[in-house]
Amino acid sequence: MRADINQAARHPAEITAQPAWSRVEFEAQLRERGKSYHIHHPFNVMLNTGRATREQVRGWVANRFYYQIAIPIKDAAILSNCPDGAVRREWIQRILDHDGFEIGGIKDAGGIEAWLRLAEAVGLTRDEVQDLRHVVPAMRFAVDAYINFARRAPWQEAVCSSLTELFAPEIHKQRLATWPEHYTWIEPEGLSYFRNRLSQARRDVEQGLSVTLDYFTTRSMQERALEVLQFKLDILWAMNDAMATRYGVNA
Ligand code: AHQ
Repeated sequence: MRADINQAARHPAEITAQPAWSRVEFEAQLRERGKSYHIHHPFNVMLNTGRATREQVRGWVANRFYYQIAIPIKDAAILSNCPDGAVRREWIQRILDHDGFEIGGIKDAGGIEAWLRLAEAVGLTRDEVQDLRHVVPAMRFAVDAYINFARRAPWQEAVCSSLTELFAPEIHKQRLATWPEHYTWIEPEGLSYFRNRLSQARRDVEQGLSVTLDYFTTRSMQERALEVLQFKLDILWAMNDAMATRYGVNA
């Protein structure tokens, strides 16, 4: 048993005595956890099968904004814990992806700005999203747990927790494929956030998986990696629970 995710569980001898999984098997074990990804949560299924009301879509966009603005804070926490300049040089791209940048004449407004455009596209004002008035307490607690984990955990464990993005391209593709036909009232350009994440998530996962496969090299450490990934999967699931409780899930 462990009191909290920052205390690694002690694994029974029959586990610790086992040889480590190969990289291929370890990756397969990580990917197998996709069965508890939030794409399967009833609230998300309702959203992506066109059964959400305008209030439920707006509630989702306004609440998920709190997760989006947490991502660069979480990634900065990882950077602050990581002594490896080569890793930081790659990882810092995630902050630029979200906060935007203007470097050498190249400008990108960033993902948080794109999320605010999604908010306007679903009929919310920027103010009511940015002042977080719609964010329900359990959403805050789940997202804050992610940031605080990244601040306190070894940076490699925080990297591993980002691997829920192994499953993210599918959920972004699902939204891009279904929202335009189900929610004709949403301005299509508002969906550009999901389009951008398709390539960004794939690039993120390449680095995240490489760090994870390199660092977790004993069977006990690999079991820890699965615990950390499950912790983050549970955060995404709890976020949907919070929204389902507040906005309901239409059958
Ligand atoms: O928009 C998302 C995003 O920028 C990230 C970063 C990454 C991380 O560092 O944990 N995870 C993530 C995710 C984003 N969108 C979620 C969605 O359902 O739209 C999926 C989520 C993830 O799979 O962790």
